[in-house]
Amino acid sequence: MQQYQKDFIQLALNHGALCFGEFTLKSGRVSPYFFNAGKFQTGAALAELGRYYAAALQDANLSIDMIFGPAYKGIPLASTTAVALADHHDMDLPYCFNRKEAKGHGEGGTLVGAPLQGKVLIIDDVITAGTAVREVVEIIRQAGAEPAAVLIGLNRQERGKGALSAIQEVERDYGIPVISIIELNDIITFLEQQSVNESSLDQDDMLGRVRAYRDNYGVR
Ligand code: OMP
Repeated sequence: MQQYQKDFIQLALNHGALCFGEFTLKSGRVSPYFFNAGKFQTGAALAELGRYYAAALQDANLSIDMIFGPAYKGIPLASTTAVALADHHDMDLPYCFNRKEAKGHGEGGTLVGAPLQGKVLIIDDVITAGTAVREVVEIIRQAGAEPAAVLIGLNRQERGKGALSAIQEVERDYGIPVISIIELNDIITFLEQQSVNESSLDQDDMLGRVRAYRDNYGVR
């Protein structure tokens, strides 16, 4: 694991964005952990988060022309990543996001920011079933641009309905890579190596539950 990946997990733990317990997911599965990007609630946390997204993007060495943040949670993520790329990687990329409801007055429409064109990187928090990301791919294609890759914070590495994960299905269906700052395996490695200070839970118990969840629902 790289340092920025460990730092990202620590940041998420510090802000309660990564937590352990019992959580019912959109899929109906009951998960012993949950990632909630809405918990990065200060300017400093958001700035740090953007640096980890930017680091993951640089690691992946992709060729992209612009960034797209899907409403709602993808908007601050795409914005902070665009800032971090400009501040720390000398990459001043255009960015754009969508509204969930079209605006009928003023400038109108559902897209805000730079014109959607060229190779577009989609930035979001988590992909579970992949519903959200599929909608975004359609928005980008309809604008005449090319979805080039997806960058997310956490890859939960879970199977979809078949043997593949929702992420692998997105990669197969659209022929684009999905990269993430961390994946479930990194959380497990982190839990094995250091104390996470979740006072209400015993760490060995927590680790056991997360491993069991991976055995049950993980991609083989
Ligand atoms: P898809 O649009 O089906 O890929 O699901 C993404 C959604 O999963 C997010 O918008 C969240 O509501 C939810 N989610 C998380 O945010 N974090 C998790 O750790 C797990 C889920 C989830 O419900 O699976």
